[in-house]
Amino acid sequence: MSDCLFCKIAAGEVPSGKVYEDERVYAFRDIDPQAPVHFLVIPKEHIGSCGEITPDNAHVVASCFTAIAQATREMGVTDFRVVSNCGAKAGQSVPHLHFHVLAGRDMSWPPG
Ligand code: DGP
Repeated sequence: MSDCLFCKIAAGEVPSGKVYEDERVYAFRDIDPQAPVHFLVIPKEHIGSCGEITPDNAHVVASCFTAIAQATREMGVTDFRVVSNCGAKAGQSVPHLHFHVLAGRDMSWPPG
């Protein structure tokens, strides 16, 4: 999608701190980290949020989680949290599906 920030980041049109990339997925450091390790995993295909996952595009979710496992393994990170905010009331500020990966500190539950 031409006016989507995360599509531009995945395409390399907006600079980012890449931590992982394959044909379907891009992962990069969050600009406003909430933990010592905080990166975002996005599908290169534009999907607005978890609410737009369908049987036709669900394979990209598996690709995102495969990327999460590989990236954390490569970083030596064993304990981490994966979060996807869906909709403004849930805290979503960028309307392109993304998974936050947070690690490096104790996590509380439930999230605020
Ligand atoms: P959410 O609020 O769940 O939609 O998460 C969006 C995240 O994206 C937020 O933690 C900050 C991050 N973010 C927003 N703009 C940029 C950017 O230009 N570069 C990077 N690296 N991260 C960004």
